[in-house]
Amino acid sequence: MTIAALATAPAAGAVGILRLSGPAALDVGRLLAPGIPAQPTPRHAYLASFVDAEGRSLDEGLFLYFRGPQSFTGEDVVELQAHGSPRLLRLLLARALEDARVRHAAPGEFTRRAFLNGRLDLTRAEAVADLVAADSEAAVRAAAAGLSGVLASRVQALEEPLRALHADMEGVLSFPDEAEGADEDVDARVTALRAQAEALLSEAGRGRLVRRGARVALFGPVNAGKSTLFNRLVGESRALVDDEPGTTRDALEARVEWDGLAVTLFDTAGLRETPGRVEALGIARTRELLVGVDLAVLVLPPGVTQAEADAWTRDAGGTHVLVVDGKCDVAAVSGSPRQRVSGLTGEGVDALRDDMLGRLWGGGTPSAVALVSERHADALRRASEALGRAESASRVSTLEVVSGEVGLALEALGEVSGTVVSEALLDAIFQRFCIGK
Ligand SMILES: Nc1nc2c(ncn2[C@@H]2O[C@H](COP(=O)(O)OP(=O)(O)OP(=O)(O)O)[C@@H](O)[C@H]2O)c(=O)[nH]1
Ligand SMILES: [Mg+2]
Repeated sequence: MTIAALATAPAAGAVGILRLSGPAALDVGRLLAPGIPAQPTPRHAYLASFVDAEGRSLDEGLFLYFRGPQSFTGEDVVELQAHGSPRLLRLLLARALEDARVRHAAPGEFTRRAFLNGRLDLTRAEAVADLVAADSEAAVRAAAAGLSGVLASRVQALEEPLRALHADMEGVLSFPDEAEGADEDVDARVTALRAQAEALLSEAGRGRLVRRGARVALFGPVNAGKSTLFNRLVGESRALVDDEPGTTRDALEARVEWDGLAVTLFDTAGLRETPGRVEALGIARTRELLVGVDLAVLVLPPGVTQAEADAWTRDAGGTHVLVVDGKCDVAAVSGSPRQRVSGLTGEGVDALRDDMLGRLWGGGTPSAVALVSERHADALRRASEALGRAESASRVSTLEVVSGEVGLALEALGEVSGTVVSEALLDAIFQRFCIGK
């Protein structure tokens, strides 16, 4: 069946694209653009007139033909590039859909066909959706890395030796005489592959940061200078600042981009023992918020002891805490090992930002990640767990058990690359796409 959809957003724009893919793509495309030759040159841009059912011209634009399998989907593809009028494009689409050989494409169906026709592996197909959804430079770069097959090749580098190991073990189990010795170094091979799986899995956290952006909250005792520091980090005067303790009540948020990484920064109500009623509500919100962020920055007023700092740290409820001494321009607190910062003068603010990025990211630049989605992370986790069990089994159990676990690991990895996928999984994946992609 040939599918059709608008590939551009349903809003007025310079250009709007109608895309057709399937055996009737060229025929139907030529119905809409009658001047095009019966056998157009593939990948050539023709200037065409797009017409209605009576043959009256509706618009003029470009006609492109990609002959399968040298196309995005691997099928015959036609793209009509018209002027970006949503009304006009709907007319053209409706005309294409009048043809009995054509139906409207489901979300992600073009990419799904590309995958099913072997034009893209699953990680690359998913990178297409990631790229469309990317809203920071790091997310764009990571999706681009996924698109160029960075994750695919790393998964393959794990899958191939794993498959060889599995084959060796199955060989020994089925033909003990011929395959003798093929299982000699099974434990070492399992151990090495498990480490490799875990290294890949450790990037899942980074992938999440890139995709969703990082969440960082400033917190600490009242009047420590949190809002002043917040304003300084955001680069504008967003939060109210006053010398009255308990100024901030509602949590404020601002989105910044640091080294290409999207960061949502929160300013929170200062903590203290005996607040008023409204302030107490704000403090409860601060505690709630702290549990859900990737990093909490504890801003302390001058002269706080280590024991007091530790007590405040516990308020973060287990979230990773970076402790800084604020207002460092006033008090020359000597002996404190903590990082010093002043929101008022800006002293130490750049260093603090670098430190935050370092804690969030753990070294390296945010663009160097093979974007790992939750789905990939889940499959990698199962592969890594199966390899963990294989590792212990290789010491205490039979080869059969080890081989069984390695088989499970292979299955889990196959879900990442798409060598083992169910229809249901494909449905779930392509649901994320927009129509026309
Ligand atoms: N000297 C100096 N004063 C500061 C600095 N940061 C803040 N202040 C002053 O300290 C007072 C409190 O600052 P805020 O930024 O409102 O402090 P806060 O931690 O947000 O306070 P709450 O919202 O009440 O918890 C204000 O009078 C600021 O001008 C700093 O780095 N140096
Ligand atoms: Mg404040």
